[in-house]
Amino acid sequence: MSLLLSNLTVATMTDGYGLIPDAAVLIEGDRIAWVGPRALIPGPYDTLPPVDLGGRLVTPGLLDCHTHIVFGGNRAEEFEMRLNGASYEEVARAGGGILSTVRATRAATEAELLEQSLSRADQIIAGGATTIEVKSGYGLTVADEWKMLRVARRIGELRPVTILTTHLAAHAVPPDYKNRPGGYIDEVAIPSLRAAHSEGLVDAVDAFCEGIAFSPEDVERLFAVARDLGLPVKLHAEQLSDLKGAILAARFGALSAEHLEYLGPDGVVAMAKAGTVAVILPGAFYTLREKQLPPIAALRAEGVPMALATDCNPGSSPITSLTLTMNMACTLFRMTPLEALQGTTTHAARALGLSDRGTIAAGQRADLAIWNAQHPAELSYRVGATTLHSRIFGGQIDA
Ligand code: DI6
Ligand code: FE
Repeated sequence: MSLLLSNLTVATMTDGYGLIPDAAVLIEGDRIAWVGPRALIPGPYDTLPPVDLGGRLVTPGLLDCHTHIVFGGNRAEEFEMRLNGASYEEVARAGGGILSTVRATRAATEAELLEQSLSRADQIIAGGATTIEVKSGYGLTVADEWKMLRVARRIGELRPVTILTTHLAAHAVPPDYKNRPGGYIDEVAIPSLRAAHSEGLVDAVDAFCEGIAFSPEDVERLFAVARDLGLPVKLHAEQLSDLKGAILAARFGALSAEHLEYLGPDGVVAMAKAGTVAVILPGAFYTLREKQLPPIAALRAEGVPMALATDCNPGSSPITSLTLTMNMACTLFRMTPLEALQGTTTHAARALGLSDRGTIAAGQRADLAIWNAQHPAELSYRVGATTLHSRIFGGQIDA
């Protein structure tokens, strides 16, 4: 099957935006066969009837490289309680916080969890995503983490999107391990990882390295198991304090370290040396009304690639829009619109260890986003607008 797209502006993302005005893109099967100026369409293909895109902008399909979209229930009531003046303790006593999501996720059947999670996946897809990473971490038992990862895999079977799964049993300390997070790592998180991996449910391993979650020593034991299993690692690091998680992640050759508001200069250098991507999550910064900015200028100066993601989760980032995330990165963090688009394309692909997507070039997967826009800066500029026209996933135009 050959498909010729014509009358478009393409941002190939191969060198900066890599803009080609009045371009054409040729697709063979699920791959891009050729991209260039319309006047130069190669020989046998110039007689194919083209799909006219009306001068629209085409970018690589977006990648959301950090999400927690599989969870039960939501935390809107807790949001309202807080805004009515309830303290953190009052919210927790009323059953709020991350553990309320754990209870709701455990209580949901696999079918219920799938239904709730699919609606969030659909929203991210409707914003131009063709690849979504999905983390576990609201089950916190072997069986419930397994259920979450199965649901994540099902999303990829039911929708035109690539799903990558990340095992995040080391997300929170459940009540029965309250004063011994290390025991939870050894008795639940590591056995859960081994079990889920043996079922083919794990593409990468993550942990929350923080005072309220797991220490660098706990994370290191988990990462050592991941290394033995041949799985890539990544880390929620320096979100609330500087525990030197990014340095630990870099030492394990991590794909990425994520959040990073409290990342110090030593962490930036370690990440640059290891080639670890910085995943920047403005949705959580915004929702938590964080004041500490991630060290964007230092990351930029050291040449650390910066990816952007929604971090979609019920507590700290109930957001499903990648273009709103890009807008927040520009407005809150002073990233440029080019950096924002690299953050959801080339650098997000790298954060996921994928080299077959994130740019538009011959041989890459034919995952494309077609926008009601002319210039890529428009994607970051509008606040919460839905500018997607349509997507192409693996060479198939969305119905
Ligand atoms: N950092 C976060 O901001 C979320 N998880 C994490 O590791 C919070 C998740 C939640 O509150 O449900
Ligand atoms: Fe997260």
